[in-house]
Amino acid sequence: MKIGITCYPTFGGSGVVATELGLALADRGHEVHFVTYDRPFRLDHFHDRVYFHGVEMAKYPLFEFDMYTLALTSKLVEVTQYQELDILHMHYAIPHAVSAYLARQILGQNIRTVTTLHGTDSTLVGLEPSFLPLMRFALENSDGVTAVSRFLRDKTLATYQLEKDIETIPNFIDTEAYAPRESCKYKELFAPNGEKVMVHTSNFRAVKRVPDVIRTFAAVRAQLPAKLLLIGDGPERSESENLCRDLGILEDVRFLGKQDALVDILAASDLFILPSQSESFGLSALEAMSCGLPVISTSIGGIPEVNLHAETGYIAEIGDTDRMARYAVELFTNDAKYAAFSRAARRRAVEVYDKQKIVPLYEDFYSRVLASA
Ligand code: GMT
Repeated sequence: MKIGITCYPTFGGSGVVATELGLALADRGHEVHFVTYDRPFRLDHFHDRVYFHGVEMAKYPLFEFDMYTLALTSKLVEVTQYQELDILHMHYAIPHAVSAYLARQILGQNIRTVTTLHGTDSTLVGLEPSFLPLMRFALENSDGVTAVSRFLRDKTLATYQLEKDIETIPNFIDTEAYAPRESCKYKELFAPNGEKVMVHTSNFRAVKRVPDVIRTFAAVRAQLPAKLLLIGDGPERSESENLCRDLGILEDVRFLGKQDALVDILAASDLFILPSQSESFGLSALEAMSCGLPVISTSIGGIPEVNLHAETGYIAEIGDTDRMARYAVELFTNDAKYAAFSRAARRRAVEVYDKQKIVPLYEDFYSRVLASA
């Protein structure tokens, strides 16, 4: 197949999933054309069947606001025509699904469109009164819609009262790249005296509740020697650093910023913490699980579909940092339990979410969408 993929190319789970999907599809013999305003950050090596087409933004004095939706539409039309694409796969509905709809109208139905919902496109942005009718229309008029968790599927169907169905295709992981390691070069650096290492990675937005990570860690550190690694960057970073100062724990917390060496850092860590108040899936938790890290998370959204309570980690209510700390201490002080949880986390990643299992589900979905033309 010849597949066009549009996503947000910067740091963020939806862009990661879209790019990894494109690369995996190319590995399986398809031709993949990324159409976005910038090169997706995971698109960092040459692949014979992968192409990138940058969306050019027209500048004109009257255009006070950017017209990305229209510029993307034009590029989708151009790439579809000249590359003879079969299908356009939009990741994150707003505004991509609208551009795909317009492109298909311009091209006279000569292309099929698929939209994958990732989270806030459905649960937050799409609900804005100014976007809601557009969102509903764009989903109803996509030839196929997928969601990354059952939670997101069910919530979207109920919220937007859709007549069409949504297919659940969960996110996936390359379990060969994200794997436990016997020895790790950073372990001694992060935990020179054998301290337990907690890790969190996010975009430091309010929904991620990074202060809960810090408070949980402070409670753990009060009971045993521990270190905290914080990966990523975003609007709550300064406040988070201030909180560490206020709590007097900054010497045991490392703010690592955005990192490419994620697997190395996860491999040097013992426990992943994800206390989000909104999360349709929790790709960061899956990445950690694939490296053999148990996860302590909230019960929100699609997270419990990924992290199984008392099996691959523990689940607590939003904001219950005392409980999260108790769970962490329990795992850190019971080697047998920790090893069992670590094995279960890795096993779940391999058995349920490996890319070799999930990518064919997209191929099958594309085939069904094309057959329904
Ligand atoms: O929806 C967002 O906030 C952005 C999006 C992203 O681009 O990172 O995150 C969502 O998509 C990820 C990949 O499918 C999921 O793992 C995240 O859980 C989801 N975030 C939220 O639902 C808040």
